[in-house]
Amino acid sequence: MKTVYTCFCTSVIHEGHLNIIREAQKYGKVIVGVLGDEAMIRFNRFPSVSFEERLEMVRKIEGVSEVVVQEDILYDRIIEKYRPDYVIHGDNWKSPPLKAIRDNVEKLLSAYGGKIIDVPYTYSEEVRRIDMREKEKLAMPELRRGRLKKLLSLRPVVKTLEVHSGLTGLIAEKTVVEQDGEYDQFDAMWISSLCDSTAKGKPDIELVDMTSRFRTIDDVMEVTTKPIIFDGDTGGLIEHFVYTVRSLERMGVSAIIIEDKVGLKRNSLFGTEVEQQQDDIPHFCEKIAAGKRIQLTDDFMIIARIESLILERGMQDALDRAFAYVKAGADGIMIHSRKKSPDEILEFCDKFRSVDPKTPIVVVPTSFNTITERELHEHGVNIVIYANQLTRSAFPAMQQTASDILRYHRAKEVDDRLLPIKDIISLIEEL
Ligand code: SPV
Ligand code: MG
Repeated sequence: MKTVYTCFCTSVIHEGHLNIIREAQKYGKVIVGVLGDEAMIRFNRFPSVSFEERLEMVRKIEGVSEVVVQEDILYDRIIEKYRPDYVIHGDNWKSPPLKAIRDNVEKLLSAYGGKIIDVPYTYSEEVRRIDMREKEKLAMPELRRGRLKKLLSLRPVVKTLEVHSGLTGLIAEKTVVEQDGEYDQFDAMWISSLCDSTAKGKPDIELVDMTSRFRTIDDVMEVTTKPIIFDGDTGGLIEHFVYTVRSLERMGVSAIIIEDKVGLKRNSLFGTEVEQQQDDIPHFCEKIAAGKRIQLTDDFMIIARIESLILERGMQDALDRAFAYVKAGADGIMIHSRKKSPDEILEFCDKFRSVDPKTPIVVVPTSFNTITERELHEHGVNIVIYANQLTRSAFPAMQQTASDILRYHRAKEVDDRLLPIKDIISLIEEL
């Protein structure tokens, strides 16, 4: 008997999947691969149920003879192992970004005479509704909040992009890149104090109040599902910080990062060019501990950010603080630097890791931007935050457009570099 293979990468079985199984049965014995969580989150949505539940769901489908685990997005290992006569898939994989997978399968099958079966993709109202519900579910606070911790165990590096609005949130949510059959997307979002303030035309000095910062979070949350790391600046007074933690946790934010500074906070990238005062260790530890005491779930993370390298207080001070903050309950350490070279960051990571192998390390490679995620991972980094690149790319583009319209007294000259009108009006999906 011939064998037909298909791979499911879904948290819900709908008529489209059943249709594939029905079609597959016409050709032979049906083997379904369930894509592992690690592979799934690289090019699809985060699963809304556990991997075991996804396996069980597929086992229950009538007509499925065997359920296997597919670990990788590309089918090489699966095809080598099962040598199916056919691989069946919805015809949506004929276009990017899935086309690379189809091309790879075609090549693998042709080596021994296997064939691809493309089934028309089921675009029905019901499928659309299920998809929408799935998205809404992932956006719920209870489901979103714990996802950062899950990502820390599933991803070598949690890639985090700055967002400050619904629109930038959509970019972080939807951008997927395919490169030689490898898929990638951002895992999480960073609500930067710098960019949130800049979007409002305000300086980054804790001037934009928490109510307004929460409004930004809400705008982002309304249109996204990915976890959020909030830039909590200094965290303010301990008496206020506990309220901030409570609110963020209730909203479904996954983590707050607070920096060990007091008084008028200025952006770290000013370094010692402006007056900035670092908090003392016992007081900052008290703040961390107060936040940890007030949180209600195990999901929420309080990450302590160390400004010793920024303020040129030396490596030992940074390390002493890191160990003290972890002892006070910090769920992670962010180490910051404004040097062009990543050397001091790497030295910190190596020294910290030699004592503490597991507390997550967060870095923001704005100045030391030549280092890759892989190299950072090799030194024990777990979260990389691209903290301001979206804002910095939009600003010069908008400024150029504004001056060109003034220069030419019309908009024709700028039109070529703009998003086409038909794209901007259909960019945002309606419910
Ligand atoms: C931010 O994005 O607001 C940060 C990171 O705090 S930095 O601007 O590098 O200080
Ligand atoms: Mg900030």
